Amino acid sequence: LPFGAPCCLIDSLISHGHGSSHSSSGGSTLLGYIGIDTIIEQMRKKTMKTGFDFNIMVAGHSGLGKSTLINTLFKSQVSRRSTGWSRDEKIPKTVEIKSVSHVIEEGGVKMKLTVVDTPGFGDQINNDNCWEPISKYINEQYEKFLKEEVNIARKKRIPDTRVHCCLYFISPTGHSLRQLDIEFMRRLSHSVNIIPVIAKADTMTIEERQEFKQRVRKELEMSGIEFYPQKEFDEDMEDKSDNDKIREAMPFAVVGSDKEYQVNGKRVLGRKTAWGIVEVENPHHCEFAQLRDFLIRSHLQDLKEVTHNIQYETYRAKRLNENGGLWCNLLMSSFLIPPISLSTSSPTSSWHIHISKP
Ligand SMILES: Nc1nc2c(ncn2[C@@H]2O[C@H](COP(=O)(O)OP(=O)(O)OP(=O)(O)O)[C@@H](O)[C@H]2O)c(=O)[nH]1
Ligand SMILES: [Mg+2]
Repeated sequence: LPFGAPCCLIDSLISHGHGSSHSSSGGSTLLGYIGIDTIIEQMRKKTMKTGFDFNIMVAGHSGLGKSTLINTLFKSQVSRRSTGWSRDEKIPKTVEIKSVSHVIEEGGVKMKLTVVDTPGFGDQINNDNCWEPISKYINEQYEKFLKEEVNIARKKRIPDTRVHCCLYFISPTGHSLRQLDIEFMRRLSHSVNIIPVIAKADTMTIEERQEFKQRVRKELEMSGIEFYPQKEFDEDMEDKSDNDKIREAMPFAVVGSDKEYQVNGKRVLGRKTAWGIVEVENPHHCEFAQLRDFLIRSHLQDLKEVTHNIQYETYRAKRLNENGGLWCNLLMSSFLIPPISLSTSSPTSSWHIHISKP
């Protein structure tokens, strides 16, 4: 499917479609070519016109290269533009949640890529609840979307600031995950798609990296943390086998840099050391390219769907059920509309809210 195209659209068009009443199999052969397949072209045109949003967040301990990786993402082949930090300026320590956006256009399709940078934790003496501001930010975006959705004069296209995935940076210690890492991922994995990554992969040997990846996977499994792509959301056997391969390769071990060097006559993003240049986008050096392709080329639409259908839906149901649907009633009374009975799903109401009685 093209980016942003809801698959339910195809379903509804096919099952309630105009034209042919021959819905039994073989109908199209009786009638000749109907043109159902043109839906793809129609969707492509729409998506090209509207574009789509894609929002990534980075989180983890301080100094692991989160802000650097954001620069790498924007400067890598996703977009060859600079993000505003000047060339040799040192990336400052992140002290507040901040988002950077870029509209990237390719083949006529516009993507508004937003990366949300968060301050690293671990510096404070007391790190209890350090995930709270991040969790709050994620929920605020759901709340914003929900308010727009239930608005009477709702926008035809609600701006989507919801976080589609959170790259969680793991320190390349070679030992175990820290308690804080486990706590963070456990708490947030039910509200956002967590993608763990091993930071500063250039500090590990190939064997150390493989061993560490295996250990992290085992620890995550033992702690009952489901990272993206979650097994329970595999749609069919093909999906399962593709995602199994990805899950076995995770967490991707990445290297970040926004500095360019000349290698074999080509300018590449890299880190210059006394013993050579680590090329960020070279798959033999690290897994940044794999991570980027996974995010953008293969799983972007699925990340958006899981965010909308699972993560946001959970938030929405919880929110609308809070205080016996009080929130909903309040909202309606603010528009001077008599609140609908909570026990009915009144077909006369134009509200797209389904509330089950708590
Ligand atoms: N070796 C190595 N160093 C890196 C890498 N990425 C970033 N660094 C360096 O690590 C230091 C911290 O980088 P930042 O990007 O500011 O780290 P951060 O995670 O954003 O830190 P906070 O904002 O404090 O949370 C800088 O000196 C970077 O140059 C990497 O992949 N490998
Ligand atoms: Mg930072």
